[in-house]
Amino acid sequence: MDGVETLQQEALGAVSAAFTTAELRELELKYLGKSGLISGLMREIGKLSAEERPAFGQKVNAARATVQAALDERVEALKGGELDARFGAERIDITLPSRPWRSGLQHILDQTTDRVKACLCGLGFEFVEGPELEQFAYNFDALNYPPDHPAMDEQDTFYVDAPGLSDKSDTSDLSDKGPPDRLVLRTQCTAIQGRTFEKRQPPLRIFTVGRTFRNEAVDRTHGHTFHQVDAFMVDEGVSMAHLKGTLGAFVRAMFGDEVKVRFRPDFFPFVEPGVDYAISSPKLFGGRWVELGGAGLVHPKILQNYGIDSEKYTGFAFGLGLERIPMMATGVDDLRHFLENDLRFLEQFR
Ligand code: FA5
Repeated sequence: MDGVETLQQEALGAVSAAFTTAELRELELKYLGKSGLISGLMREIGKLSAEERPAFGQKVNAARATVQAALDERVEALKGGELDARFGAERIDITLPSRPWRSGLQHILDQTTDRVKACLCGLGFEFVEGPELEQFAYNFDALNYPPDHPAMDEQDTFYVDAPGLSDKSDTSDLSDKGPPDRLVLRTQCTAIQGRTFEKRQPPLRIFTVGRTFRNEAVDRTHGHTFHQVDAFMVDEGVSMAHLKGTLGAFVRAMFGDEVKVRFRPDFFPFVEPGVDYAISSPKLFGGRWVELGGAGLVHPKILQNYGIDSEKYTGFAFGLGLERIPMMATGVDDLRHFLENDLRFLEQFR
């Protein structure tokens, strides 16, 4: 009889100490399940005398009922509490302001490159790319530079000492052409001309946009690293008129319909005649003429060097600094901003 009492007390204590319905389910099994501690007491009944049995049976049944009632009550109480706790924890405050959402943006030079490509591809030009680490021959010799031209000077050109890359002595077909070619960081994207003429015949309409490097004093309009657009067209009967028409369409696409182009004579070894060109628009720089780049007709000697009949074919070429486009269009007056990756500057071009 004492055993029943003790178990009942133990079970009631455990029930009131339980804090989850899961714990209560375990307690129900432990005390009231088929082979639970309280239900199991019934098996003891056989050991008792006939007189003792009824009282014992009643006592066990009463203990079961008491514990069951305590369990049920506690389950109800906890269920309510658990739900409240869950609702509390999962509550959504719909009045809370949302978190700020920061999106990236395409770099302004990338945006400009896309506009250049859209315009020139629209005019039938094909986009090609050349290496930034360029052979001296494509950067200078192929473009009709005389051996003593100042641009080749160490002052202007970054020469790159890369033995593994520039050593061509193992290439037998080049062995009789003098020393292995030197590598330079290309100073102009016009270097794509020789690479193209070597493989392809006119009619050609080609352009590139890419990084260029010059070993010169850096200031607001000159960087050691900048970008150029370079384009050329070779076909029968191509003249300065085609150059002016193409450049006109190009600058109108970049700066608006009111912009005008002006040519002035200039010298580049790879064109004859050569010009520099400037643009002006009532909306830009108070209508002043601002220089944009160089251009001209492809030098006949270059065409001849690549076996192109210069009596039949003529071509034009033009080049310009890519940074000049957003500089002129938006009034940014320092080229260095474009390569410094200062988000305060770049975010303006969203
Ligand atoms: C050339 O580089 C010629 N290859 C352009 C050309 C192409 C002429 C085809 C004829 C036919 P130039 O050195 O002037 O030319 O450079 C062209 C443009 O690149 C300049 O007008 C300027 O916009 C830009 N540029 C040149 N040097 C720098 C520099 N250090 N920093 C930023 N932009 C520069």
